[in-house]
Amino acid sequence: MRRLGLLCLFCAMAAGRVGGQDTPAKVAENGGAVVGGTDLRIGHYSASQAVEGGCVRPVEGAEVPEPPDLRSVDGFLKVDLAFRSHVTAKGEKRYCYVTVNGEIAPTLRAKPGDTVILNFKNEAAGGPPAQTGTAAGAGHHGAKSMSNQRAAGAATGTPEGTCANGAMTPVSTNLHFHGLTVPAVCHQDDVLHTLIQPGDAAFEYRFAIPADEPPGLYWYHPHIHGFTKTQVLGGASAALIVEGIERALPDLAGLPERVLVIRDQNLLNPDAAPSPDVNASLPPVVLDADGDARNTGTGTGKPAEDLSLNFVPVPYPKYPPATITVKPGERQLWRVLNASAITYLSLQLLFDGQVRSVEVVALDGVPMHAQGASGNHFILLTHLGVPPGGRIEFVMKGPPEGSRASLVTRSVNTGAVGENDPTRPIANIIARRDAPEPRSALAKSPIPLPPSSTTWLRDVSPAVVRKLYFTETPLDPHDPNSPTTFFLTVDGQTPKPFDPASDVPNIVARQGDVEDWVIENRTQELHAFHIHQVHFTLLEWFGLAVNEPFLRDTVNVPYWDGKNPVFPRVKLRMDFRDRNSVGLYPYHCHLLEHEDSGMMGLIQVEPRASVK
Ligand SMILES: [Cu+2]
Repeated sequence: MRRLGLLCLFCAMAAGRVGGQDTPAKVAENGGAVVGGTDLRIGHYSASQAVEGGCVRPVEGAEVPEPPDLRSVDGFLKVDLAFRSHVTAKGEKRYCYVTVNGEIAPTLRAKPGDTVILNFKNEAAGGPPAQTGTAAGAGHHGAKSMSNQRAAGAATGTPEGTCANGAMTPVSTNLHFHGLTVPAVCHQDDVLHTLIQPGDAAFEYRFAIPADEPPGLYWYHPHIHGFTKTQVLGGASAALIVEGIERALPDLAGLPERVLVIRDQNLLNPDAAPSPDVNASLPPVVLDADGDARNTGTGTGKPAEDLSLNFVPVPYPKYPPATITVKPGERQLWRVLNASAITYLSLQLLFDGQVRSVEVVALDGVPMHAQGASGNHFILLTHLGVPPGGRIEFVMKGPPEGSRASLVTRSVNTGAVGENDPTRPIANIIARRDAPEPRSALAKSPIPLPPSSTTWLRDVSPAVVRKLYFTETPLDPHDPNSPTTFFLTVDGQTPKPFDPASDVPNIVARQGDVEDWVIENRTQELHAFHIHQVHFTLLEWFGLAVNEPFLRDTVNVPYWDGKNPVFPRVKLRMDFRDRNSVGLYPYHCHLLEHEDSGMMGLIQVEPRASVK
């Protein structure tokens, strides 16, 4: 924990201690390739599969398919997207985003300044009768009044309508565009009032990617309080790319790019014993109040959830790796999203069993800062800590032909009452000279972005310093496995779980300011702090200064050991300078069962002129 100096990318893994839509021709060109007798269905799930099977998934060990791409054309990205669900024969609950062509979890690709128009339809199965046009305000989580959302819609000139339609249920949904600096208002990135029910007419999301949005990897997922974990764990997530990272980092020009979405999902084999050939000594399985396997403290044992890579499952207990085929020695930009509901990642590349470093170029959608790391445009790292919700982009050089290479996640120490995230493989990386190229490549001759006129966040003095802290309270204080309420409290206020029926902000800030926030963890498990709409930079980790040339929107906050008189904490510099940071929006733990159980608060950022 105390080995941190210049850069705290290591912090994010919290001491893992073991060691415009493609044209049909383009799709066909990349839709499959035969390599070594194996039919590599690189590209798309077929429409017929999707219609028949709902949220169809590849099989274990499969070549990792590239998500379908939907690209903006002439400044517009117009998409008809459906949210679907079904239950498999084995009782597995799945959710997914599907295009009209039956493509699942498409990557939305737009340039800064483009307008995104999503006609979004909730086609989830098993929902209650549609309540179009009502504002029931019912349900145990409550709902916001229709008048609230009308005010929000009217304020932006977007269509008035259905932002607070009915009660929050497992099949009501909405979209959050994680990381984007778009306004938190109805029809854009509001998650506090927007409820779309099965049977409702298509809901229009319409927003502009800001002209100065950093180019990189973002994502979209549902944000229904109380049910976000269920939907994300079921597969409702996908990437969103703001194009042009090679304009910010010209060294990347021409590189092939690969979008890798790591999701978690309920264990496919929950009753299986840990595989002895994977885990030499087997710790006992202890379940927490949610039924998840508790951290064993050994780096081994039954995980809380399975992982998948672009939906190729890598299930416990044998973890059959997915397959990624690359050309020997080829440099590729890997754009990795941890879309897990509750699983922390600590990624590593192994070549012939040896750890390889990669060139990290962006975190959480933002390219490395121009003045970072003595003028270099990347940082070499061997451990890639990625919290749930976090993204990391790095250049990977393909292994030599004939060598054995793999992508693994090392164990993450989530604390005494955290979930078990053991060491496990994710994918084998096969180097073949006849490997197909990834479908996308960065521009070969990009026009470099002009230097930013915005002062680097670290160089701005904070207007305010605040402290927030995580706590959790088991119903029975003597039984840590009893149902638990989760809190994220502003120091000085009374701890309360998030109340979705209230619009009263916990924090009022002023647009144009930057603020320093100390986030303290008074619990014995890891949490992942996330705020909507804005980015921050990590200033301190456990009281030690950190100087990383990155911005983030999600960061791990290390767990308390139950004894230390000082609670673990991080210090963040929050950036409220962008005018799109105005509005009412949440900050929360991105471990979604914590968020769903109350670990969330609201910030109101006032327009600068309105604050006296
Ligand atoms: Cu948490």
